Amino acid sequence: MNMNHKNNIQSSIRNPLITFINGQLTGADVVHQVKTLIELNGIFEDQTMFEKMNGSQIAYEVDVWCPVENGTEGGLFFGLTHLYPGQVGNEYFMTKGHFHAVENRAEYYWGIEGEGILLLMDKDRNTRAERMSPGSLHYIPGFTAHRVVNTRAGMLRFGACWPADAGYNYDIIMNEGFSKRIKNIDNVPSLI
Ligand code: PAN
Ligand code: ZN
Repeated sequence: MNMNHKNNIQSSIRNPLITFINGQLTGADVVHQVKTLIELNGIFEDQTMFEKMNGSQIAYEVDVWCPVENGTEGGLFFGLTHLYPGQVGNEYFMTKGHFHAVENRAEYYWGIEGEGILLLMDKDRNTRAERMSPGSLHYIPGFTAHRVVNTRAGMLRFGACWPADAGYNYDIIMNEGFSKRIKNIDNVPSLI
């Protein structure tokens, strides 16, 4: 094989745009979002305790890769959430939680590092919980609000993949919450 031919073959094979190694998502198109505690104002039960805490501390960070434009039917987004350990009173740090704006859109979550609990609530406000740990895979059906709670002392990292036209509806959860909470009762995460 002459050198030109060989170079052509090699140059037609692209390197990946994004890599997902050791719990980190890296690449030019990855958008990094930081959520501080103050942005979660209202989701914890113990508001008195919440107001005593440092609102500028980070509650979670999200790396998102959107290979297609937001709203593209048939497209997929990929995300990695890093949820910090902590408590507000006896309630653990957690994500805001949301329904999708296009309500029937489903999603996958999977555990990468640390341990926690995925809360799932349907439109009738029935809430159920699934343990999350490295390798756990969670199918979140459409019409189902989802929130993750970090129940341990270390970071909780989880992956997510969802339709590019799903969008977010945070209002329902901000106004009405989930029908159940995960609390630390005598050092045991309990669904209450
Ligand atoms: C995830 C979440 C991420 C942060 O990518 O957006 O874990 O949680 P909140 O959006 O509830 O603050 C996802 O579910 N996308 O649809
Ligand atoms: Zn979602």
